[in-house]
Amino acid sequence: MYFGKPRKKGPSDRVPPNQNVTTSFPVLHYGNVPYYKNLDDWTLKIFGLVEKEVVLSYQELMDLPQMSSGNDIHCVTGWSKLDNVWEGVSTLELARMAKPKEEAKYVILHAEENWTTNLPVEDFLKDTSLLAHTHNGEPLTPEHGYPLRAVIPHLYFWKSAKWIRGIEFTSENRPGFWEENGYHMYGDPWKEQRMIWD
Ligand SMILES: Nc1nc2c(c(=O)[nH]1)N[C@H]1C(S)=C(S)[C@@H](COP(=O)(O)O)O[C@H]1N2
Ligand SMILES: [Mo]
Repeated sequence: MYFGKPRKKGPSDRVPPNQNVTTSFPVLHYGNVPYYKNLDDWTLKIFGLVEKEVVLSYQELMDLPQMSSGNDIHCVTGWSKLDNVWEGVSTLELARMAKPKEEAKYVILHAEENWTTNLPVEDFLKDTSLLAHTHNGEPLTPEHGYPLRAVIPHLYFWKSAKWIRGIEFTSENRPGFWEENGYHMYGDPWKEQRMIWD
């Protein structure tokens, strides 16, 4: 029986249903872009169900071991941007410092202006997840999350909080900003988990 030519592995295998590839880098968020004069007062706080609350200055964060991770961005609004390379600090590195407790099953990422997003702890602590300061070899621009953003490579990109300032470990799955507004609690682009009813 003839099933046609074997399909070459191409970009289409990397684009989830109902997404369109763009080579631009759209900017998407709710609220205002923070413009920092300096990072003297900037901290990243790791708190909630942890053995040890941790507050890091920007310098302390930069002194931690650095990693890089690649991803294809899939925004829930339908655009995808392939082949991104991110550099920053592994979420596992941060967890090693704060030691999440056994009861910590979820993570709430806190950004400037009280914007939040939620995800399971396993997804946050996947070895590909990081807090990034660099995208494709360039420092993040203010619009894309300077000085630091989460990158959760395998989920819709709204889980990748820009301007991150806090990581909270929780026992319950508390909806974040977009999740309160009907977006999915998990957000797997391959299952098209866009809205809560998907
Ligand atoms: N703090 C914050 N982070 C955010 C958002 C937001 O509204 N606020 N929007 C998310 C959404 S929906 C997307 S698609 C990406 C967009 O990132 P970009 O602007 O760098 O492309 O940021 C995510 N992170
Ligand atoms: Mo998005």
